[in-house]
Amino acid sequence: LEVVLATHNQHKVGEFQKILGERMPGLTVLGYDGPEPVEDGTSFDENAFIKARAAAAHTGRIALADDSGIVVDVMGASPGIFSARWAGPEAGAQANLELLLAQLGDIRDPHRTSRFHCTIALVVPAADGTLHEFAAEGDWPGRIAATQAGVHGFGYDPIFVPEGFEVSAAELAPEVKNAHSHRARAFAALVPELTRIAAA
Ligand code: ITT
Repeated sequence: LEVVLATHNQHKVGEFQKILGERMPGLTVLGYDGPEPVEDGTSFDENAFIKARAAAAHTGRIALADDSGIVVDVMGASPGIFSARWAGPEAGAQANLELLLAQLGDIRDPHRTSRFHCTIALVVPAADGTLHEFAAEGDWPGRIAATQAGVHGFGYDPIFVPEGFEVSAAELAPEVKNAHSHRARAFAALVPELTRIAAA
């Protein structure tokens, strides 16, 4: 089965390749460099489908898109769908995580609980022009550290300490992150559907 992965984030591509390779060796993931739609949805789910539908329409192929982010409990649903641009559209990952640390200030445990969320949207175009759509979700609970640590991963990994660990996600070996992460959990929820499509 061949699917287009509708992301321009190379870190996501790398993690997907590792996660998929282990869990669904029969799946080939194709890159996508087509037009990027405006992500103006109000939820992870809406934004994931905006990206997957655009890639399916552009390529005519089965498309997957990942919309993900970090949610801090004392901040309600934030940064949430705004995670990639929390400190501004061009600010970048380091500025984003520094702003989040500053916003939490000296709030202490147990009030620094957080989670990563990932929604993967799957869009399958049919010959008659209709679309088959499916969404899979995964969460990775943890807390926000007081300072950043680690060099692996991307985004907020240096300040996220996953439940069950005493180190940040950026201090975990990539295979450990990819065995536990929100992205791995969402993908696990997607495998039965992809398997069904591959067999059809
Ligand atoms: P695409 O839309 O092209 O896929 P993007 O990076 O803009 O790329 P999102 O809108 O889904 O994608 O934003 C995801 C952001 O959430 C990402 O840039 C990080 O800041 C954060 N994030 C998501 N997964 C993460 C992970 O595994 N580790 C650290 N940060 C993560």
